[in-house]
Amino acid sequence: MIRRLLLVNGPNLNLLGTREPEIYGTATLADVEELTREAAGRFGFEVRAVQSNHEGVLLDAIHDARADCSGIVINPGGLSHTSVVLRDALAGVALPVAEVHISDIAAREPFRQHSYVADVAIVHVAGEGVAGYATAVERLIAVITGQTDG
Ligand code: CA2
Repeated sequence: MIRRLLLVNGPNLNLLGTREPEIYGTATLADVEELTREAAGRFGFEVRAVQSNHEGVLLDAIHDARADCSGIVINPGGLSHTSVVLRDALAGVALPVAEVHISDIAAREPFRQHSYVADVAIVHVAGEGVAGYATAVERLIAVITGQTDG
């Protein structure tokens, strides 16, 4: 079994910790990547992390994950609510996907309440702050290792 996850953070998540702390907290993207690596490491998994503000870069990283990852943890950012293309990439690679949102998108503006990614993800975590990335890792690895079906 490949013991590596791809961590994808979408547009604007490089700004974590710089603005809107009341919604997204004070942790930075580097903190998020570190806590995700720690969570995965507890199960003997490593993490390859990518963040981009360019949709095509995210698609390429997702496609490349077919070669050497066993699952994808993704916070698509605002692309969650707009991108059929991102959804198709995730469906196309046929790896188990965990969708994470720092905020509780179901309790925010109506335009945030629909995610195109939701139905191609097997794990969904929202509203736990950045700790939700660790939750997503734990639940995704349980799926990968056959301890749960999601
Ligand atoms: O709650 C989440 O994790 C979101 O995916 C974050 C996205 C938002 O568009 C989604 O609806 C929910 C936005 C990320 C932007 O993050 C910033 C952080 C600090 C300052 C500015 C933007």
